[in-house]
Amino acid sequence: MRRKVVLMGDSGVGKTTLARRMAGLKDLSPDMTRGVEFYLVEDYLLWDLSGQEKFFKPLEELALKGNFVALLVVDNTRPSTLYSVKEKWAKKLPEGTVKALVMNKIDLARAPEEGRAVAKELNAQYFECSAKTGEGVEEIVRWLKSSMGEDQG
Ligand SMILES: Nc1nc2c(ncn2[C@@H]2O[C@H](COP(=O)(O)OP(=O)(O)OP(=O)(O)O)[C@@H](O)[C@H]2O)c(=O)[nH]1
Ligand SMILES: [Mg+2]
Repeated sequence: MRRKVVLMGDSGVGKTTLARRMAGLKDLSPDMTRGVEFYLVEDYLLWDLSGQEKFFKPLEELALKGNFVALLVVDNTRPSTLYSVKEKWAKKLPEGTVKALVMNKIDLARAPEEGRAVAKELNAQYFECSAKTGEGVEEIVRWLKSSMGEDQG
C-alpha cells in the first residue's frame, strides 16, 4: 500500500519544486498550484497542496484524512512563512501527526535559528534544504522512510 505525505505551507515557499525534486523529475519549474498535485516518491504519494486559502480550503478535509506524514515548508527568506507554519498550518494537523519543518531555499540565505526553535515547539523534525539545487533533499526522503512506521498505523 502506498503511503501518504502532505506538503503544506504558504504560496511560493517551494512545495511543488520540492515535490518534483523528491520525485526525481528533471523539470522543476512549477506553476502556482491550483488545488492539489500528486507526486510519487518511492512508495509514497505526495499531496502537494496549494498554499492559497481559496484553493486549499475546499480540499482541506479530504487532504487531511487518514494517516499521513506532514511536511511543513518554509521559505527561508520570508520570516512570515515560518510564522504561518506555526500559527496556521501546524494547527490544522490532527493531534499526533508525524511532521517535519522544512526550511527551503537555503541557496538564497543562511537559515535563521528560529526555524529550529519552532520545529522543537511543534515537536517536528527539522530540515534545511534547497529544492532548487537539491541540497538536503535526500535527508528528507530518508527521514520519510524511517518515520512511516511511527504513525498510528
Ligand atoms: N532559489 C530558490 N528558489 C526556489 C526554491 N524552491 C522553489 N523556488 C522558487 O520559488 C517559486 C515558488 O515555488 P513553488 O514550488 O511553485 O511554490 P509552492 O509552495 O508550490 O507555491 P503554491 O503552489 O502557490 O502554494 C518558484 O519560482 C521556484 O522556482 C529553492 O530552493 N531555491
Ligand atoms: Mg505549488
